[in-house]
Amino acid sequence: MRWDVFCRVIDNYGDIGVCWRLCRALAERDQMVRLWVDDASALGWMAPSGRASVEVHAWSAAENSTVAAGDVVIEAFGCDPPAGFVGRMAARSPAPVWINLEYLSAEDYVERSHGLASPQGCGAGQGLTKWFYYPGYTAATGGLLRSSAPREAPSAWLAAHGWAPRPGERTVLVFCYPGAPLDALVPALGPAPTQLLCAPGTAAGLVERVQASPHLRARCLPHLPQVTFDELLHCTDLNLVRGEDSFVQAQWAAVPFIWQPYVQPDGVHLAKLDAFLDRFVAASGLAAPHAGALRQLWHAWSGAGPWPGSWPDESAWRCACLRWRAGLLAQADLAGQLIQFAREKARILGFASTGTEGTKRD
Ligand code: TRH
Repeated sequence: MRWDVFCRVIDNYGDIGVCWRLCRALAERDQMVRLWVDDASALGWMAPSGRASVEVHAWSAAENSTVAAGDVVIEAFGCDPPAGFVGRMAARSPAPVWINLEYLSAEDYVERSHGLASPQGCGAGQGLTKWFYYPGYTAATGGLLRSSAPREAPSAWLAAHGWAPRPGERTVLVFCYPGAPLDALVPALGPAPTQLLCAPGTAAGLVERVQASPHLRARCLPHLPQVTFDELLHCTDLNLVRGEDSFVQAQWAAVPFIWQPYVQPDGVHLAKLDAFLDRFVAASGLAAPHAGALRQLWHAWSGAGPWPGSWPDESAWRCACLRWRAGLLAQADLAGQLIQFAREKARILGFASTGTEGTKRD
């Protein structure tokens, strides 16, 4: 099928990061993809070589009346494709499958909302149906986008990229938002020899903070291609990740991780944090004292509680991450499920436009 993926970059890298990962995953499954994005600048470092079968276009070019809509239109995070394009979607027969890819959450509403239809009663898309597609952690949701692990052993991979730890040193990746309590993190890590790999932005503030620490050193990373960033997550001993996409990829890496959710008004992000922790603790079988320590640390890293007196037990934490990933692997990944979802909806639309049972568009 031919897919049109629309992406508006609101802030940070998550909007384009999720869309680019989705485009790659669709292309890997022999789909043809056009990505329409209002600010493609981050793709310069995130996807320096591009990807066969993925065309990147300026958002404004979708207004051009010669551009026909493909079979499936993905609107990432309710970004509203241009009205001219939506008008051409409505004029197409059969109509494309129109899907709004929503934000990830572990909250219960996701299962209730996944797959709901929103018939368009007015505007350029009048007569079309938009379907809500929610990523998630259970069979009643749309699944998660997956990355793959590097082929080399972590130590060889780190050495090949110039980030080999010294003997006895652990490697910690830090990718965080402004306001993360870096001052508290330094002494918490400090007793163990550690190299901190700091993603661009706030985490770079660790470099001067570790100067007085005998066991810590910090190195600033450049913006890495997404594939390299994913591989790095598999090769560390601890990942501090944020937002949505790096958080998901840290779960696939199954290395202990701390998540800092994107801050939203009224503390909504803390409800997301707790919903995830509840699922993680239940599914990974983490014993109560370890779970309590982990919860306290994650809250503290998001500024929602005091810094804990003790660090979670790392071997129990690592086992929990492995068990959590094993549970996720039992679920089909998001791209595969999305293709299936689009095929089912296309069949319905094909019937509606031809009135012929058995009509199949894919
Ligand atoms: O950048 P983010 O904070 O994105 C956020 C969240 O998605 C949030 O939910 C959303 O509302 C907001 O954007 C608009 O964090 P996230 O989601 O982890 O996205 C980062 C992307 O950048 C991810 O695809 C990984 C990629 N990345 C690289 O490819 N190379 C790098 O060097 C780094 C640091 C990130």
